[in-house]
Amino acid sequence: MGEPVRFVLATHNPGKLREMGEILSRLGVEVLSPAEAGVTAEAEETGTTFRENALLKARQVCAAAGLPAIADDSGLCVEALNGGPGVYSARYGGEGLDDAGRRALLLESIRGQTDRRAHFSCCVACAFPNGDTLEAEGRCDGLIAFAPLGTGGFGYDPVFQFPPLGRTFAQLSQEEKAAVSHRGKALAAFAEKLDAYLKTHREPLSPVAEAPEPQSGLTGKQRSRLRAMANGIPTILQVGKEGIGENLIRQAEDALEARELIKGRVLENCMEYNARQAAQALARATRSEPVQVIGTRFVLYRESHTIPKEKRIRLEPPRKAQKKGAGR
Ligand code: ITT
Repeated sequence: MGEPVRFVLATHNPGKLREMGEILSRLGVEVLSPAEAGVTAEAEETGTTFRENALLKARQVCAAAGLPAIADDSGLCVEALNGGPGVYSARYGGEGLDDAGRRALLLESIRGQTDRRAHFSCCVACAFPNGDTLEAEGRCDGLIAFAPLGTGGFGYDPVFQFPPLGRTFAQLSQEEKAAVSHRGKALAAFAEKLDAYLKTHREPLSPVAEAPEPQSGLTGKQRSRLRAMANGIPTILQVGKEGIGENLIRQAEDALEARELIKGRVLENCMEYNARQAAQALARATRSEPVQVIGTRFVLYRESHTIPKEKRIRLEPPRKAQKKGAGR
């Protein structure tokens, strides 16, 4: 069935990374950490739902790594706090607090409350280089304990009491937690969807390392030469959160008027395109040809008839044409 598919885990939370890696590997999914995939930047979570934020993180890491990426957005929703801190769980109490500080703040803010009901929610989203996405959700109901208990897990685990087992999440083993947790449920549902998806899609999963479909009939040799030349040129186009609009197309046109080979990259805040899609969209708009896509970068070529001859790229003509020219 071809090469095993590898996914980048789009999280910088070590607790989540451990749990997701563990659960996904049991489900047969091979994963890389963001560091292993060379992704360092953290996405800004501007969404107002778990789903929005999970998709945002997955898409950004997928675009940055050029590999399918799986993200988790999760949080604790407390009845007595009208569902808060919810999507703001990681930022509850502001920047200065660590996990212990957030737990203390939570206990303090519902001190004296008899309604201790709460649930963890999790949305797992996966983004593929071809733009496809998959999502799954999971929820786990419990109670907020009166004091922290246990040393396992992470985040709010020591204050999340799970009545069916009579312990807090921090008192459960990793397997026990995974079997009942919001994340365990979301990942199990996700694995089913992924399985179905993989049965019908192989193409979008491979890293986007090679050139997209040829459009103007360059030969393999010509394309290799252009790729070799692309190593030394600066990146002059940036596809950001505005995507590909008139300005960017004009910029690409201007650049292609001045030279035949140009390089661009897709920034992390661009939600709409990965590098392959950006290269194809810009190539269509400027009648150029994408000759390379690696990670977030892409290279476009357009033969020019206006640039002085000595500045043009001399591509070896295809062999057949050479023979004819030689008059043999
Ligand atoms: P990434 O965005 O990099 O994945 P994060 O910690 O910022 O990391 P979220 O925005 O999804 O992730 O915030 C989720 C917060 O909710 C997390 O920081 C914990 O405080 C809490 N949380 C989520 N799942 C949890 C769990 O299983 N146990 C304890 N706390 C959890």
